[in-house]
Amino acid sequence: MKKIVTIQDISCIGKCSLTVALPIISSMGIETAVIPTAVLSTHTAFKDFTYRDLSLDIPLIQKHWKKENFNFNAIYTGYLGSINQIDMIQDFFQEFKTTSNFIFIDPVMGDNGKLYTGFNQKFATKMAKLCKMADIIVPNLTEASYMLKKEYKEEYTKEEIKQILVSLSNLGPKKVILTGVSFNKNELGVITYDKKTKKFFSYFKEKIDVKYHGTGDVFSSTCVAALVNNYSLEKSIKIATDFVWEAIKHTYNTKGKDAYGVDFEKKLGTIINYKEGSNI
Ligand code: PXL
Repeated sequence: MKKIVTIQDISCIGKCSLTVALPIISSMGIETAVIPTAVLSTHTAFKDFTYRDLSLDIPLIQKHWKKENFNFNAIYTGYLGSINQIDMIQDFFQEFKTTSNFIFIDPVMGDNGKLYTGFNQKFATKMAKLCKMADIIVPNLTEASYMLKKEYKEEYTKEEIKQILVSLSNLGPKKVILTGVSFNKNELGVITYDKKTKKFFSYFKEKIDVKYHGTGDVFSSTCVAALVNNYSLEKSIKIATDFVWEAIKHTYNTKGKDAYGVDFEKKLGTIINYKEGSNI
């Protein structure tokens, strides 16, 4: 059975990080191993959230897993809580990267031009260094701006976006997936760049005028699972974008703008079809 290890926090309530990665990856027929980086009472958009750092467990789990000879089809990292944790993950990558698996980094740090509570430029610069070890990275435009130390803007030309993708690939990863790209007010989507073939690919959907937390995590979890199930990068982007879009639309129709995450659970039935074997 295929197995992904995902390394990110548990926000006990918030519909992000591990509470979305687990059900999504599992529903696509893949075993989900986890390394929780921290336990928070909620995600950081709530006030007064608790935070328990689990950094010290990471090298212990790693050592035990090495002894047991576990291996993974993909290593997927999301929200990491500190620079120290990034160092630990670098070490984990060195031990568990093989010639047949891939490293997938979602450099979770911010959105809408701002870093989430607790992050700063120093963390972003360190995250950019971690991306050197990745096969695939999945930043949004805010995270890309901080990692490249480029000013975040509300609007970009196609040429500017292409330049950002190329600059991100120069950080080291073979493929870059840039999320939250928009060239007009009616569409929002994703553009990818493959360093080897120098090809760009874009996929856009009708923009729904609302922002929810955790949509990036829903996207990354679906995308990494589709890739592990041998779908192409282009098909995986479509599967993940369509799923996030369906989840946002459903949430907006039932709850309006006031939700702390997306009700992706109601749409899980659509990605269950993308198990290994029925690939296009
Ligand atoms: O969805 C990204 C995310 C993950 N984990 C925590 C967060 C956020 C976004 O705010 O706060 C703890």
